Amino acid sequence: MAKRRTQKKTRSRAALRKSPRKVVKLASVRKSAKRANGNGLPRPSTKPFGKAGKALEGVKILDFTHVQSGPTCTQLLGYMGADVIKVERPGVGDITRTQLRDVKGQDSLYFTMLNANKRSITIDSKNPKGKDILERLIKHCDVLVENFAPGALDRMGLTWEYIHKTNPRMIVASVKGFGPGPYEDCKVYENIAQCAGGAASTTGFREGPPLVTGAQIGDSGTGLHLAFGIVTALYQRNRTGRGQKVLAAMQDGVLNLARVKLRDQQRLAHGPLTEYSQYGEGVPFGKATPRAGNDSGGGQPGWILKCKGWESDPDAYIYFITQAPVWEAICDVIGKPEWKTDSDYAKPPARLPRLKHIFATIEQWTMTKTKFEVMEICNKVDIPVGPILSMKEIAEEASLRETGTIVEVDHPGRGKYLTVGNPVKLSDSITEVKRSPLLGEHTDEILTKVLGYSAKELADIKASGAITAPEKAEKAA
Ligand code: CAO
Repeated sequence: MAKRRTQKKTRSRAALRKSPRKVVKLASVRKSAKRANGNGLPRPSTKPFGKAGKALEGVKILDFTHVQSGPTCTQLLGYMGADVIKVERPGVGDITRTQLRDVKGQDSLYFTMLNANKRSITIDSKNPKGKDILERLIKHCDVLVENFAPGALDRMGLTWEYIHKTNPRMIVASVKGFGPGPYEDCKVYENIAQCAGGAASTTGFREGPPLVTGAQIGDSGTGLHLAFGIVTALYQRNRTGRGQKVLAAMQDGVLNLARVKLRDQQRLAHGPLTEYSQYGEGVPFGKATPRAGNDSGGGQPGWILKCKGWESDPDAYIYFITQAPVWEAICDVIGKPEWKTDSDYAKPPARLPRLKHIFATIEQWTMTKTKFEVMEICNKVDIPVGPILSMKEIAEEASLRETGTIVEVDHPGRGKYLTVGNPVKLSDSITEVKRSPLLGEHTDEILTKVLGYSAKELADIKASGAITAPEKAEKAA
């Protein structure tokens, strides 16, 4: 076998020497062989999984984000291995550093939990020297991410035209409250997005006002959408060689997460929404998707039920789904075997008008068990249930620590704190969570080691006020 291979090699070399036409042919044969082997991709790494670098290694992010939506996006990119350089206003920084402070004089949890795996540089983007530094950063980085109020980036002189001319490969990614339209100039915070995206009008109880949810679907949800847009734009850039604008509007992000309610809006034209408990209670539907309390969003009726200890523990509840395929198991578990054959209960359509009574009956059983006992009993027979977990229980949950979903981080100022690690796990890109940076902690390092400023230039920059707080700049001058 080895001999045959050597012969082939010799023949190929001879062919190369003889005819240039054959050279072209051989090159194209090799090329197509490479394509056939792996679509032009490098050979599969032989390193063990998790040891071949990080997914976004080499991607450089110019992070102009603040508050929550933008920082969640760039933190995720940092978790995936991108080099995130966070630009902050000298002496001030991201406003969340000082918001909802729990430890006097230290960066708040609001900031530290949203800005892991980043380096911080302070730059006054309106100072002429600051602008020079930003130009170098634009040339150096792959993606600029921002979530300023509409027009703020342009007012800094960082228009798309300028950025694209300075670095045609740069991707410019923005979170805004609204996309183009009547509200495009509005400033937007989390709850405004929840309201404008259709989440609030469909959350809460029918007889109560609209409700916002505790999950930050407007801020963190949109940050996640933006991260997806950035990664796909990076992928497209591999083909086109050029950057593009990526926009994630918070209203759009919330609507994307609330799409089942737009589904129900359209179903209303064809009759009542039979899986809503409102139907079983005989309450007529209006013109818009109503609030459905704790009804299940899917086709299987569900509700939140009290468990043992509910009188003193506000979280002693379980979500219980009466999934049709396991109805008989439910009847056995709750001690109602006669419901298996009773025509009022045996089939899903017959149960719909009786859901309130059915859940009240199941609750009589769940109230005799703790939520974890209900989990144990029901999961054994495939009944879908979920405990209402408090944040205390989640913080103490060992399995979440083991998977890196909850991580303990040490901070030089505030000591140890918990944060949420990478919720998306890649088997070949292991996330290491690094504490958030102090304000301007990496300014000198980035200016000299990344952007190549000399010691003399660094001294000039410091005296100019471009990277220092105004009062310090005055003293320096
Ligand atoms: N150097 C100098 N100036 C800087 C700077 C720097 N490094 N960083 C920011 N600034 C300036 C901006 O240029 C802007 O100045 P002008 O308005 O004079 O041009 C100013 O700081 C404030 O920016 P802003 O308007 O974005 O901030 P705000 O606190 O008034 O508004 C927010 C906050 C969140 C409502 C607004 O940024 C917004 O609507 N963003 C888009 C939607 C969004 O992300 N909302 C989520 C918020 S919670 O995650």
